[in-house]
Amino acid sequence: MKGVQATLGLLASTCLMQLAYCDTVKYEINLTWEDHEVAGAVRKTILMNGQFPGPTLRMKQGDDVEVLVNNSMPFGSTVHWHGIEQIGTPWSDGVPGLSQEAIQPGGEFLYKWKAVDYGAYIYHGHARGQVDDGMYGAIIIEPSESVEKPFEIITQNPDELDALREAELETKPIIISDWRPLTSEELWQVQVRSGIESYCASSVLINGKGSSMCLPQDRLNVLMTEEQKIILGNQQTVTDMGCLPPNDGLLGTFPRDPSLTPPGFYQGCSPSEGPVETFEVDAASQYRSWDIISMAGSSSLIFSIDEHPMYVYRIDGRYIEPLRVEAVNVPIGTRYSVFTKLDQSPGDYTVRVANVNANQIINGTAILSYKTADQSQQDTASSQPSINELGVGTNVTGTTVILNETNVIPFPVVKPATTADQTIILNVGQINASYRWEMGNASFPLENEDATPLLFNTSSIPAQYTVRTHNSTWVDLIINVTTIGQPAHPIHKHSNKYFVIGSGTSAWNYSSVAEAMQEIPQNFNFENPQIRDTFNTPASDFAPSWLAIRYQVVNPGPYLLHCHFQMHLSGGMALAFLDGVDAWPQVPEEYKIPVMNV
Ligand SMILES: *[C@@H]1O[C@H](CO)[C@@H](O)[C@H](O)[C@H]1NC(C)=O
Ligand SMILES: *[C@@H]1O[C@H](CO)[C@@H](O)[C@H](O)[C@H]1NC(C)=O
Ligand SMILES: *[C@@H]1O[C@H](CO)[C@@H](O)[C@H](O)[C@H]1NC(C)=O
Ligand SMILES: *[C@@H]1O[C@H](CO)[C@@H](O)[C@H](O)[C@H]1NC(C)=O
Ligand SMILES: *[C@@H]1O[C@H](CO)[C@@H](O)[C@H](O)[C@H]1NC(C)=O
Ligand SMILES: *[C@@H]1O[C@H](CO)[C@@H](O)[C@H](O)[C@H]1NC(C)=O
Ligand SMILES: *[C@@H]1O[C@H](CO)[C@@H](O)[C@H](O)[C@H]1NC(C)=O
Ligand SMILES: *[C@@H]1O[C@H](CO)[C@@H](O)[C@H](O)[C@H]1NC(C)=O
Ligand SMILES: *[C@@H]1O[C@H](CO)[C@@H](O)[C@H](O)[C@H]1NC(C)=O
Ligand SMILES: *[C@@H]1O[C@H](CO)[C@@H](O)[C@H](O)[C@H]1NC(C)=O
Ligand SMILES: *[C@@H]1O[C@H](CO)[C@@H](O)[C@H](O)[C@H]1NC(C)=O
Ligand SMILES: [Cu+2]
Repeated sequence: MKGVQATLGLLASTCLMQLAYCDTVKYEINLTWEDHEVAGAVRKTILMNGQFPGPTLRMKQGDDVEVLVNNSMPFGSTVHWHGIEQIGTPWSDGVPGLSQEAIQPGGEFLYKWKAVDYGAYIYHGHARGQVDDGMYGAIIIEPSESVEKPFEIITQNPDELDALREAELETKPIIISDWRPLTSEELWQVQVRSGIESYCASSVLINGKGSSMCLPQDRLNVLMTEEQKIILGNQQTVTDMGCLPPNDGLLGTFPRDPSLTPPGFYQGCSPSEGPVETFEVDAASQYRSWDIISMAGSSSLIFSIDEHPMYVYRIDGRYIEPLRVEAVNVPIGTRYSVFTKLDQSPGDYTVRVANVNANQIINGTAILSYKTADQSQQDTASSQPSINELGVGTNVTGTTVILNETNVIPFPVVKPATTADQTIILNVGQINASYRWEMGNASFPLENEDATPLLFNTSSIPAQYTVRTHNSTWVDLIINVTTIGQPAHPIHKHSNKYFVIGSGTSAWNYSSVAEAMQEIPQNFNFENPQIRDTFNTPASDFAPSWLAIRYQVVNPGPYLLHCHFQMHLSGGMALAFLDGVDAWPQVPEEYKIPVMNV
């Protein structure tokens, strides 16, 4: 136990001996920039305590958390605690230009926050494109005993209920992501030079493990979807990386020069074989719980385990009425916690992760393996897939059940206010280049990261990049996807969860939700709306689309709203919310600039 904690960077403290009663949990994360082999190829990678992905941080609901981040990298950085509300601690949200200055090379920053809610979260880099260099890890917060659990919807059997409770306590993260041969800064430079957005990956990773496959061209041609054929006008095929070649449907009509992109950007596949993640399970425990977390850069991933349906029981760190499904779409930044019943014949089963968007045909696999002494057990070759490498249901006996977000009901249901005090309509779309995006009336430039943090000067960045709200008020955000051909954008709000009150796949031509309710009430849900911190806009494949979210301002401070596709965020699809700007707290002495970097 002690050895494990040392490798996790858990600091020695008096409460270590009695972790169960401990109310301040301390971790240390040491960031380094090193040559590291991922998916069978070496490139510069961000390691956290020598690991990629970073160590899992575990704590109990109600704990005070302190994480000392030591930046041993040759560039500035910050760590954001994705989904953690930061109630009363806006200085620990980890966004350069909003809550802090970047931690300089050789510098340290002590993040302090309270684990108010339970569930699965993520920590990740928030300076420039560092997420795409591997800077992420899981946070798992054990619910306090007083929180009511929805497990009786799965089973009434007392023995199985015990097994579910036990499985939840031992839940393990499955971080699904993607990987590229170029570093995030190299990608940015290629975008600026060529005008072509970085929309491809070389590998899909499962807990950092995977391979670069380079499927034969004839196999890729067979896999091409109708949508891809329509986008390409039946004239061309996907590249050897499975990517759509640059085209107007994907990139818009902005100037671009494909000759200025290097191999591995969207074509020029280089095969390499890396390790395969294996999840060993013990059938005696009856159930296993996993927190499926997406930290992809350009892929929209779906997850499934052959012959093992899942009960989705928590999303974004909140219980829901459990739903039995065979596959689940995991938008970037979301967390789906699932139970898997270990009732199949002992053997190896394939875990499948695939990109579902038209940009690229790419997938990855892992293995679920029953711990057994039986040598005659089946291997993965005979396990029956629920999804194929496109993420499409291929279940021969019927249609694969993919989690349908419309069916998700929070547990317990919480109702938002019936009216909003403020409505903010945010148009999103490309502007001036395929890799530049606007949100609202402006495109949030990377240079804003270098501004004096808004926490210390609310006008340090120009007003067009900010929105002001008042404490205690209810705010409606309409994400207005104005042009056709945009993918589903995973919209993440820092600090608070929000209610997903409506969406549609037609033009938003209203001034408020109340007005829209007059005409399209069927597009709204005020009865049992989802409570999320990250949610997809509907894709605008054939028509414009919109997403309506409502939240109450309860935690004054500067918090970012942004798309979680890294290239959309770096390209400006972000907006700084000066939430409850009338009631910001005093910044403690230790966080005042410039003394915070030791
Ligand atoms: C952090 O990384 C630096 C540079 O590699 C190393 O000298 C130091 O020992 C590391 N600290 C920890 C706690 O791992
Ligand atoms: C932080 O990293 C530096 C090297 O950049 C190292 O000298 C120092 O010991 C590290 N501190 C801790 C607490 O690991
Ligand atoms: C993608 O899926 C196919 C079909 O299931 C499989 O053969 C292949 O190994 C997968 N690719 C990777 C990189 O795991
Ligand atoms: C296939 O689909 C049917 C009907 O939805 C379902 O009952 C069955 O469990 C599925 N089988 C697998 C292996 O996913
Ligand atoms: C999801 O469920 C809703 C409501 O039951 C239904 O209208 C919709 O067609 C479903 N979506 C899919 C993709 O099956
Ligand atoms: C965008 O500009 C319009 C017109 O000036 C203004 O009413 C609106 O508040 C602006 N939106 C944002 C998010 O700043
Ligand atoms: C887009 O280009 C126009 C014309 O060059 C320029 O005025 C505007 O500032 C640019 N907008 C952004 C967000 O770069
Ligand atoms: C805040 O930033 C703005 C823009 O840089 C600057 O004009 C102003 O003087 C700053 N205010 C203070 C109090 O430093
Ligand atoms: C902000 O509003 C919330 C919700 O009404 C309230 O709990 C909190 O005390 C307020 N904060 C301040 C500083 O007024
Ligand atoms: C929302 O987008 C539609 C295009 O889909 C556009 O017609 C409409 O003006 C936009 N709404 C606002 C308030 O800007
Ligand atoms: C908005 O669009 C819908 C259908 O596109 C139309 O029925 C409605 O009249 C429009 N509303 C306004 C206010 O223009
Ligand atoms: Cu986006």
